[in-house]
Amino acid sequence: MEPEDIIARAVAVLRENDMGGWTRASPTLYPHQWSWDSAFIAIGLAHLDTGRAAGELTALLANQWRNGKIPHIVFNPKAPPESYFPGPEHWASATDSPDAPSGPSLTSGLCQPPVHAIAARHILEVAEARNEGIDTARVFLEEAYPKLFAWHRYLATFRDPEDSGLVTIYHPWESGTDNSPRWTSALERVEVGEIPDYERLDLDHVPDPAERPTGEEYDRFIWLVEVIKDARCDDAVLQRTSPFLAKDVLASAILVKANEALLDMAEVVGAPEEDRTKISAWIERGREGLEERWDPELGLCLDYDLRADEPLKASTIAGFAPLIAGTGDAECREGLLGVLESPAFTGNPDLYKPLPPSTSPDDVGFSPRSYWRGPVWPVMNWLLWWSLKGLGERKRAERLKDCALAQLSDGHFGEYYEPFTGEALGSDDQSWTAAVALDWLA
Ligand code: 9WN
Repeated sequence: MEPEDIIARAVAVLRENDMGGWTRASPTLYPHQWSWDSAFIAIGLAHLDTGRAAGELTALLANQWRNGKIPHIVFNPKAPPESYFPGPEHWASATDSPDAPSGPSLTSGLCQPPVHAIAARHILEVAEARNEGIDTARVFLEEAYPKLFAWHRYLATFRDPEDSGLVTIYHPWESGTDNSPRWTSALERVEVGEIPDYERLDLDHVPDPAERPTGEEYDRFIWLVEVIKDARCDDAVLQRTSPFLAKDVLASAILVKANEALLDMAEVVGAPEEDRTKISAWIERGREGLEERWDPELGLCLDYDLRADEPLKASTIAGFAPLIAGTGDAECREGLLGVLESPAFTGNPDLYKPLPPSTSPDDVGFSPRSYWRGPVWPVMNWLLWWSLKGLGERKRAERLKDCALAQLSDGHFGEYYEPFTGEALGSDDQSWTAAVALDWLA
């Protein structure tokens, strides 16, 4: 496929998934609005219509919880009941929490990495670059700013009572990298209690069950949902009772960059000085927190299991968190770039393209077809590309982008790709895959 054809296909995928003001993550596997998917989708949509991109985030923010949390899923009331599990009926008892949004919102009680402020700032940048829709974009930023500030404050307080600079998660789904080996040992320590009978609907939408988490992993996921619902999503309770409690370095790195974007937004909307002081402090603390999680042996940054009080040793794409956050000294950066390009990641000679596998082929948890355990994720390629660009690593960024686009020229717009064969896996026509392609080619 030529670049024009990739653009045309990407536009078609986003149209197909447009539910009238918001975008489902994919046609059948994910028929609802997902939090971080929406942010990436807005980044791509901005090149087609900045107003529609702003609308994507506005629709999501309309479902923000009273404590500032942006829910990980906003359910589509029109999706057939048997389309996704766990769906709105499964989460219903959690959303009677006092923190849940008032009104008819149907959301999950979890959250996902905070890409939103990055997307919001991007919308204004695109409007300015095209000299079109600038006023509307500014109005949008004025409306979104207090909500995004409340979101980041929620993460910096309720999700970081230790003031470590790092975000705590209660469920692997909150990391967005669900069954990654990042969480294996923390999940193994979770003792599964009584879970309701449930039917996996995800397996109906993929050709091979090996592409999705195993039954045992799913039982643990569902048990953790039960625990969270029992606590009525109360953060203070969950900090005490959740059997899974981990510091997530990828979400924390994204938060550092999102806080930088929020600081720029604060400038644009003329926010009070105390907001800026607060945001700057969050950035500083986030950077320090990430530096503390550096593992010299793997040469990567590691998540931390608060229950076992130990680092979660796994060689995954999340380990590049300092590159994403733009932290660390030159030596640390060189070290990380060395690991990124070593045979442990993009330098593996058997790879279809030198693109970062979600888990290193050297890790014991690596599995090339299984979800976050090895496949290449276009959206992660985008995140690393964007980070390398931000660090002034232009050549490396270009190389990554070219390979990622060459992969997408198969026209599938897959959710993820087998790293050695390049086969598209998971869902086809995944919205955020189309969105990042558009951003690359815009
Ligand atoms: C659970 C929608 C989401 C992404 C996640 C990805 C997958 C859901 C699932 O799909 O998670 O949230 O059912 O597996 O892991 O990152 O946001 O695309």
